[in-house]
Amino acid sequence: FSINDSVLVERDGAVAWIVLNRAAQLNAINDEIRVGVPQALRLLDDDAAVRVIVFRGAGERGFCAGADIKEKRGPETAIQVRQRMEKKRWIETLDGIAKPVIAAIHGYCMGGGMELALACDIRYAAPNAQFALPETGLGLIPGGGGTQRLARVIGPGRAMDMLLTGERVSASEALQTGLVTRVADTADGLLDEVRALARKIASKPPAASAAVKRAARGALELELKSGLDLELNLFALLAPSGDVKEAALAFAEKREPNFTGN
Ligand code: CO8
Repeated sequence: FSINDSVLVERDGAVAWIVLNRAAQLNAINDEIRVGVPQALRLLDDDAAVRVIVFRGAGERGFCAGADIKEKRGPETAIQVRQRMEKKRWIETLDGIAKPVIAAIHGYCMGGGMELALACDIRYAAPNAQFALPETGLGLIPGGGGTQRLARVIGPGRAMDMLLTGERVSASEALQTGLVTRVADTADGLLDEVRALARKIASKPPAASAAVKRAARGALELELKSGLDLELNLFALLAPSGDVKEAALAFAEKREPNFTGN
């Protein structure tokens, strides 16, 4: 179904895909995307039948070429820009999503598109993927978390290099630096490979996936002692659950577990 013309949702069992749907503009980010993506995310996070969410870009040429540079806006003061962007903060919606989110990235992944991918939990690239943050070339800086998240993912030195040069990084370089964790064998095979990964994650007890995501994200935000407390609390909350009992029973009975999410 469609959230609006620029954002589609596709359901595939326990996996839900959010599609950036502006192929003719290389899925450049417009207001429909800024509004539609948070709507889709919240909808899917609230739907118990969905266990993993995947982003992809429509068309052959790319995931997303960044903010729509051709979007018309009247002159704005700094305060007006700040207020407009503060209201949306659409990429930050991902920080409040409990379910694992994967970005399936082919072709161009630039600017705001790369910032969207950086806010996802796993980045899976096609061999033809190209990453860049070209904002300084437009006289700007990333405004969707790029200056903060990139350093957390690939380290401050490499992040500063990408931010200052705006140079494009290939899929194999992205794999080396940890910007992505997997590269598909072929561009055509990307979606099948991502689907298999998403299904594997979806087959696990959903409460455990949500808890491990929360704890691991905590590693980037909390001092060690608080992070260890968070981990312990989440562990203790999961331990009495039905899925933990089922996992142990299935192991003893030498069969596949049947997780219910309880
Ligand atoms: N915004 C709007 N339209 C775009 C964008 C974009 N970001 N990227 C591509 N398109 C459109 C093209 O205009 C073209 O449309 P048309 O056919 O109507 O002319 C169509 O998509 C195909 O693109 P190209 O013909 O350019 O394809 P190429 O293969 O020649 O080039 C590139 C592909 C290299 C990706 C090229 O399109 C490009 O450089 N795009 C812009 C990338 C970019 O700089 N993005 C912005 C990043 S910065 C950001 O996201 C935050 C700051 C935004 C500030 C915006 C306000 C000024």
